[in-house]
Amino acid sequence: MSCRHYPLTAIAMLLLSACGGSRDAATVSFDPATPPHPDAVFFNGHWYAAFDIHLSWHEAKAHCEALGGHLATITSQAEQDFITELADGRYLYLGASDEIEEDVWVWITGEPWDFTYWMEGQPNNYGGAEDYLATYDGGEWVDVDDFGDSFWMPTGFLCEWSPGLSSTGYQSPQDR
Ligand SMILES: [Ca+2]
Ligand SMILES: [Ca+2]
Repeated sequence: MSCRHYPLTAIAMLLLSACGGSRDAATVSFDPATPPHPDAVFFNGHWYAAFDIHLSWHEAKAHCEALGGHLATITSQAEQDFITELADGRYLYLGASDEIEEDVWVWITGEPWDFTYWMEGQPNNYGGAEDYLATYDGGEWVDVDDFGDSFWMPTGFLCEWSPGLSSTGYQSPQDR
């Protein structure tokens, strides 16, 4: 069955459960020639867009997935440099967490965790609940909580669209 021929109606939620984790891949095919969002910019085979919307990390993850992408993952210095420029000093959630096992950071797309760009002194799990990754004002990474707090408050998030990658298979402990 194809999910793409159905209009978004009251049966959408039924279809989402019927189509399960493949809904993004099934409904949005990656095309390097077609921006998946009006604000999307292309770099090295991937599309990216920054959203200045203050959501929780879990809400931001769902937002990117609904657009057929995933919270951005940074797996090389070149990608980091691109995102530093795109973020332009903004404080934005990225697609990594250690909520499953403290101090074991994973990209929610399943990409290998072998590049890091932590700010000095981070990750520090301040207050005991900083399980989510964000890029701070100079592009360096910080761990923050699910919605930020009075000081560490991401103002938005970065979505990425990658051929063959999705975050819908990532299972948050909060979803169980
Ligand atoms: Ca990436
Ligand atoms: Ca921190």
